Amino acid sequence: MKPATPILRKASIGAMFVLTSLGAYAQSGGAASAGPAGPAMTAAEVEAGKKIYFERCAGCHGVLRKGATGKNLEPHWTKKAADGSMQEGGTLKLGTARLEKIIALGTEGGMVNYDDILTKEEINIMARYIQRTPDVPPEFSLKDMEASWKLLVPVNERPKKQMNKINLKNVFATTLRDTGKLALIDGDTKQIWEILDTGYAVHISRLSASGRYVYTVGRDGLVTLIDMWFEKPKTVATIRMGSDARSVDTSKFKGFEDKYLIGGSYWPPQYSIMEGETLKPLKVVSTRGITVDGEYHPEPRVASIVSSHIKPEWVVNIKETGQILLVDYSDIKNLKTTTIESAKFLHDGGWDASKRYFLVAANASHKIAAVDTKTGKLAALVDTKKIPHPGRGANFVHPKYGPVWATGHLGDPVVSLISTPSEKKEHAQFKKYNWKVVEELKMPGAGNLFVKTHPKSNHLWADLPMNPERENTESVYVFNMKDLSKPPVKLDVAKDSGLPETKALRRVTHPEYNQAGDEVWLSLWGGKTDRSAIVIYDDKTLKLKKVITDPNMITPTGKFNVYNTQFDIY
Ligand code: DHE
Repeated sequence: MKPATPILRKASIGAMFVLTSLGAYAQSGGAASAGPAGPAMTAAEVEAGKKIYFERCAGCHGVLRKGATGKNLEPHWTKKAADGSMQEGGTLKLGTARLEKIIALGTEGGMVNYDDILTKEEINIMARYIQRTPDVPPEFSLKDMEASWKLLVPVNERPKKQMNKINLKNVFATTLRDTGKLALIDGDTKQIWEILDTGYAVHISRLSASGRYVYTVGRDGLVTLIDMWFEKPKTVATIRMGSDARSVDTSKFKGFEDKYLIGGSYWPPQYSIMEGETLKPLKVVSTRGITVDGEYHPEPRVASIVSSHIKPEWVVNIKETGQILLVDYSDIKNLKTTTIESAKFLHDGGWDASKRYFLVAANASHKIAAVDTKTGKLAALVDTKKIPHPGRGANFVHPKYGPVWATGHLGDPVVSLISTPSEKKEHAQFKKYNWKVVEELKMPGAGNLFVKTHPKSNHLWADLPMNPERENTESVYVFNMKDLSKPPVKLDVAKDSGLPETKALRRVTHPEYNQAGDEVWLSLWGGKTDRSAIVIYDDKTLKLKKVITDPNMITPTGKFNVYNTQFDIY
């Protein structure tokens, strides 16, 4: 067996990446259906396997183990053949010994190594556990949502005006991943304003159309609504929309501002519509159905969601089916949905500069799908290098090819630039390039997660948190968009932070601009017991400006500047 893949070699990185929740279910015992036994396991071992699987494996392989970013792990090929051989009817069967090696060392295909995360005993438990029929967590209904809903401060008891002097537009909602908390950091003073409890392994934050409320979603499906008009930010409502989730957005079209909130769940595979200002649950819609290949899929998870700028619609990307839904929220009792075929394994994405096209990565298909939100049709399906992972991507005008949208890749050492249409007269000459990958900027390795720029900047920032080399993982790379022939400038963020070196790699991730577009904030994401930091650079000079560190700044990852997130500026 070869050593594991060069891109996702370090288990400490991989485990962070695949750490998912289903926490409540895994801890509560759930609806165990051990099914046809694989190798013998005690009840305690089954429980341990279930918990580890949900916490570390389900994000990539799926609860039902049908496979997505990670491979299919159903017993038909994990379980050894009845006669003990590795082959049955021409199909490769894995069995305990082989699975133990894969889990410990990872694979060339992108599976991370767990030998420095799990004990030998845990690896053995996992190797046996995944030969059993997958455990199926319970469904989650509108009634369950209602039971979990907590309206902590009704709308009429909230402030009528902003009660603090903070420049809310420049606040950064910062994920403190492993503590399940969110730090609101004042972007002007660079002081931590407040740290609030949110969901388990909290994932993303999005802003209300008004810029007053922050919506945060945890991997445990908990949505938290935070009001920034109080003297100190306050959680005014929470609700659970399932046992595993990644995305939320509000209704942003004129006349519907913040009337509704939509949340997408991984488990159960469904999306939920709530009242925007109270989180009162209104509707649950299942996403189970048929893939673009015409096959039924029982677990099509909801990946990225974004609110359209030109219609009362949300763009809802369904991972396993490859179907992009345009959900019309103008009449949620008589919900109209347009279903657009694209490619399987939809994940994250962002707007083009005109905000008419939404570009989303079909990551394990190595494609970017572009939806035209004006016509409600697929505009393009663009082949790219391996595993595109744009975050929200980055828009700029290329000196030779005109308007482009950029995405990095987990699987290849490039940043791809895709030409996007523009109705501006001066861009007519670039039409011939539209929806083509016009350039691939060279990176020092694979393992990028996020790229970022700002309309006022000449720089394009790209991180490499999933690269195995310390010098890449702990740095960020900055391209000069006026002269892309130059290699990117490398900034050693870990060194610049002044924090002591740690044995484990610290990942530098998620560049985010301030409101003015003249500073870039980066997370230096250390282990749970390491000192982490937010490291801020001047965008023009690329000089270090400030390091924000605090004992409570534990595992910072995503940062969402209020203004840039509210108006989709990237
Ligand atoms: Fe994310 C966005 C799913 C692991 C940080 N992540 C998203 C989105 C999805 C998603 C569907 C798009 C949301 C949207 O726009 O509505 N992420 C997943 C996973 O399934 C995966 C691979 C594994 C898992 O079990 O969760 C995963 N993600 C991670 C991490 O390990 C990261 C690096 C650190 C962390 O905080 O967990 C991480 N994901 C992020 C961030 C965004 C994100 C910071 C938002 C990017 C943006 O700028 O909008």
